[in-house]
Amino acid sequence: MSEGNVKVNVKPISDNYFKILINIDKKMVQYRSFVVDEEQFKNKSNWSSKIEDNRLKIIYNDEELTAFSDIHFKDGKIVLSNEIDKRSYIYGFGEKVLWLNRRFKRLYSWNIDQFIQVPLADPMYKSVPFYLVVNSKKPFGIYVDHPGHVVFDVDVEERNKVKMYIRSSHATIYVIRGKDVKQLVSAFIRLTGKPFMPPKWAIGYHQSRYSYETYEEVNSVASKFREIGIPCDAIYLDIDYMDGYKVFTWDKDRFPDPDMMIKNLHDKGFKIVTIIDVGIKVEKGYFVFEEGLKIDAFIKEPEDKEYFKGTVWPGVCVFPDFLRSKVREWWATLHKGLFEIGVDGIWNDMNEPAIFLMANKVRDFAKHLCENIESLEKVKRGFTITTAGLSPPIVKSLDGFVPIDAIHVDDRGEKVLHNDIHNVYPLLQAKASVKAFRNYKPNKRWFILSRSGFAGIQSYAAVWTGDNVSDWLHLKISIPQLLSLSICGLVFCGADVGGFADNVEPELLVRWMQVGAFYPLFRNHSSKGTVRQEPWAFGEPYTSYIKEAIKLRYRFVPYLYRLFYQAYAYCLPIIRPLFLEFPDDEESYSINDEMMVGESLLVAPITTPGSKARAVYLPKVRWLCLNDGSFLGPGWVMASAGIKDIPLYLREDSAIVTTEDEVCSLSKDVIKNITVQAFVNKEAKMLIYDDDGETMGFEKGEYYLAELRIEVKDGIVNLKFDVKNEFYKPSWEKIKLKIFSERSLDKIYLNSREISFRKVGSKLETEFEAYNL
Ligand code: MIG
Repeated sequence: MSEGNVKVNVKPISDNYFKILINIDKKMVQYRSFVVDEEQFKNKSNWSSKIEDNRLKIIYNDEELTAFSDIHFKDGKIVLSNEIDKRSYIYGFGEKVLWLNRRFKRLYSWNIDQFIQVPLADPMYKSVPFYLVVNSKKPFGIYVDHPGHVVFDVDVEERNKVKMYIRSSHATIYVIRGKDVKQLVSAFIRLTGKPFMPPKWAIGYHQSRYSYETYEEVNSVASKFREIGIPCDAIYLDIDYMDGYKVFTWDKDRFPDPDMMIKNLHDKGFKIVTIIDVGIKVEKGYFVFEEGLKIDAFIKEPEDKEYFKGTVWPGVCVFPDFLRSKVREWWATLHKGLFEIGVDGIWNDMNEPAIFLMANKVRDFAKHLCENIESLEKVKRGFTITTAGLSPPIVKSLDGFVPIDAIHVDDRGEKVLHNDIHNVYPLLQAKASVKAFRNYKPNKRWFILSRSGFAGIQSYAAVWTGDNVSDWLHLKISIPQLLSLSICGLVFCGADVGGFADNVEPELLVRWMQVGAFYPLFRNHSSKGTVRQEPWAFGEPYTSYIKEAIKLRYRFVPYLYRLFYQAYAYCLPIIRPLFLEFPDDEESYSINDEMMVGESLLVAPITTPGSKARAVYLPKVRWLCLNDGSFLGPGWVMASAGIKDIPLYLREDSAIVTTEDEVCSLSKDVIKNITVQAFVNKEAKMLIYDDDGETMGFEKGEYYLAELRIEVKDGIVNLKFDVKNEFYKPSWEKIKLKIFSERSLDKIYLNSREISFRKVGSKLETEFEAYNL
């Protein structure tokens, strides 16, 4: 059938979720979701729906939440329109190189290798077919649980409509509600999967480069960090550690003794992360290829006769069919060797999957190049054309994908077209990677970093935004890009700090480090053929500025770690757009250059060269400037933006926990003292979380959780320190407390006992033993 009516079924799932099933067949087929596990939700609900004027109205508690119209099938696509109030804000769709607002945009859901992303580059590496419609009253979200090709047209074709084109004969759509936008985001994250809890070292600073090419180079980078006292927790090995880019091998000349190298790194407090590509070289005798052949592990050509082949780094490759659990189990076993010698993290790259060229197109392409000289312009510096592979930019001018009619085989032995599962390929790979950790590091937390992804990948992997450019625009846009990933559930995210492609300049690197210090994933990475961008690359005074930024990150680790726990336990993002915390402050809906880190800290980074000052919007309440101790807001204020400045503000009636200890490695150094900074005019509550940082014990309750309540009334500060769970004993022994207030304060009680304090400027300072309350 190429055109006509569709069948629509509706089903309330729980208070938060309402499901719409669309199918072109007479019979309603229930498709298995790769992401949603409905079993966990109770079937309680106040939803209803009705058809009126040819529109499907979705109603919650007698109030119409939204409506769909014009649902039909045309040109192989399910088409439908979601009607949107013209005053509502629309956000979402995951990783776009755009400002937060999605109105008047057309957005794609189809993972590709978007090399050197530029604004308007779309689709991207990851797809999250989810959007939020936010106005002050009843925010709702729409999630199209379909891992194939989807186009969303917001307002362009028709005003006040999101038109969807789903290239499939069936689709599942969830309408999601929440009491406010924060709860809506949390409900979406819960629907698609709880974020995984990373090991503590993973929230430290990571150093990467394409590539640290030899054992000596890795060692000298590691030593340099320790020599100049810059904190760093992880070093990455990019593709050059492999033998001829063959996954799960080592280049024995450059890395003669990886065992020893990793032992030394561990001794110095570094973890090591190795890259894994999905393309497997077609080469007789190469064990990965041979083993894969034995279990028929690869994606096939449409006719089902041959394996699909494409050119990637090692030359002509085949690609594992992660759809089958047997293939995922096999993939997991391949990691054994890496884990045996101590590798700590896995970095899944090129898993869109990215393909330079389909092998059978090389000749056509050479011809195309000769005929179209402009294409040559697209060959960026640093890459050469070889017979093995062609430079990535060219991918854009050709279809560098697995063809949509390529064949996967599922666990029941049934054929599935690549078209129908393309976007979950990296998610299925991530499941295999988690399995590898489970097999060889049981009871240890995993760290997986994935380039491509889909809704739900947050349960398995952290993500980064792929190949950006060392340019101010990319620094600026990384903020809305990561905020959008965050509200779409991919909460453990980062952009290459310093920029991947092109040459960074010292001022840009300093500023990027200052912003990156507040990315959930703080990783510096850059391409071959560009200037070096390790923290010391430009010498003084830049090295010192950068050192300060990285140290600042480590000061915030106790707070960040608690946010990671909250992400896991309550499905909340780490970094948040301002409107998530201040939904009734309309001005906050358009702020793209600030972010909330958790609920208490507002960061307004500097992302323009030559800045001396910047305007900062402080929503709704009073704020404490953490840099100069002044009380400000609400409203627009000026912040000084000298090269060392990172404007940071603490929200009224809230607190954060930091450390002033010198920490160079979270896996090695022990935090002995923590500092709580509170800005209290009435009452602030804060949670303190800790655990062993590496095992799965937290799942069984082996963690420490305490609530500190600070109440200010009639000059008296009342502290209540309430330990909620102490099946883990944190390493810190002393808690320093700094209370800032606009009220005058003259007495402090801790759990009803009067304690002494010092007055420093406008703040009170006191200290107490963590275990002697
Ligand atoms: O075709 O492994 O985005 O981070 O350094 C490029 C080399 C392959 C792309 C990744 C980048 C990585 C690079 N990879």
